[in-house]
Amino acid sequence: MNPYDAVPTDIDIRASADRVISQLRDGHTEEGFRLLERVGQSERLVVREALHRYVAAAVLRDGDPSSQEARAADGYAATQLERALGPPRVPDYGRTANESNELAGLTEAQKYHVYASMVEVRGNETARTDLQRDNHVVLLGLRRETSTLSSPGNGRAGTGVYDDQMVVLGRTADGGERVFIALASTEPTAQYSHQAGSDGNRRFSGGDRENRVIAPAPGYEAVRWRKIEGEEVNGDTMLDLGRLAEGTIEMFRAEHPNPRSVGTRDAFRPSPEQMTRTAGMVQRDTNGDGYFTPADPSGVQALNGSFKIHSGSVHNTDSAGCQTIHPRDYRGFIDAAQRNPAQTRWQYVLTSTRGGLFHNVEVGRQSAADTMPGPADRQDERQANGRAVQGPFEDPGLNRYYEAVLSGRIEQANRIALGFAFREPEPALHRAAAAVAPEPAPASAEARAQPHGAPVLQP
Ligand SMILES: [Ca+2]
Ligand SMILES: [Ca+2]
Repeated sequence: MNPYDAVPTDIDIRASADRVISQLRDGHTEEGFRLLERVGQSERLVVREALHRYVAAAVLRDGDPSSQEARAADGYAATQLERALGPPRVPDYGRTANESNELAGLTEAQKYHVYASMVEVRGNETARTDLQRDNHVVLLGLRRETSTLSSPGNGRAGTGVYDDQMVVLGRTADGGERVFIALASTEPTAQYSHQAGSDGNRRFSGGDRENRVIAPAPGYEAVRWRKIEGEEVNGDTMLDLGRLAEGTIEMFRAEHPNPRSVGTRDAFRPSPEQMTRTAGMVQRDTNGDGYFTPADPSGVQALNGSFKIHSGSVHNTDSAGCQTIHPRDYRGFIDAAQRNPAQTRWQYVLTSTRGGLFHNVEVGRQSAADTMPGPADRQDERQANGRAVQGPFEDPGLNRYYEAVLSGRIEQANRIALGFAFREPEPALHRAAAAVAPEPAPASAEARAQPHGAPVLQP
């Protein structure tokens, strides 16, 4: 049963937003906000959100004078619009009659505007311009924050889940709106992580072998590893898995050994121009906790051409950092994306989404730490939290850290230190570093191989 309203509506989302925009730009701010309220009130949530995004994108851009007037006239409405510029909510979209689907009953043009309005608020200027071109498509990725250790519950960890959406937005030669929505994954999986360990003979994707014997890091015990992928960027001798950071990335045609069932080798990878254009388009999980956050030292790195869009498998997303699409949707995705054989560049707008684990990470890391269910290794930590540990500090966390260091439980100490870094990065680290000698050093394979070595503290 689909719990959402599926009654068709005849609203023209773009035209309705344009009427509001025109009122606001003419200085009729109150009338404009009233009109926005009126056209949206009988529509379902996804439609109201799209209206807000179109209006916000048009009138709240930096330097638009109507933005100041709007704030002065109606602070509440202006705040709502500001919110519409932020990460969007992922529409609930299931394909079969039994799945919940917020888009059921909408026309293709209406669905197009639900997603195209996201490109308007989250894409760069090239992406927004490309949306207006006939016979041309733009790609949109909606990312839910997911641990690299996630699996659909098959007893293994780190095979990935298709919990993101990849959307192809395009116009036909005569301007008709077209949309294709695919299940996708925008993050890598722990099966490619160096943190999953090595038997002394595990392959790197480059062809060499990891000849050290390395125990799996906590949380990685149930990972059945594949080749080690990633780059070593923080000096701890362990390769670090990467993902595309949110933003607009220009893609061009590539090939990939997709599963044979999808019937095509076609794929996409960043264009050569894109790789020189912007710094910092890749995030790396350097602390190996399965997430990409400000707690990862040296976690922001340059883009390279390995970050492709290709098909995953049915029971495994096969992602070592690529955007992968469910094989059931892949052929449809490629056909929609390559509808015009003359198109050679695709703007790919990747955005974080509202309601995810870390959507508040910029404004308050406390909330991220609070809501993070976390990989399995955090369980012990939470249980330990309930136990009062005596020590020289007022902060119970510092006392637990101190105790863990003194008794040689390096991994536990690391995790506690990581917790500090999440909640309160700088002050907590200074306190922790001051509390314990010797000098902080990065966590490494050596540290795991020598459990009684020097305590390590991840900055
Ligand atoms: Ca590393
Ligand atoms: Ca991390």
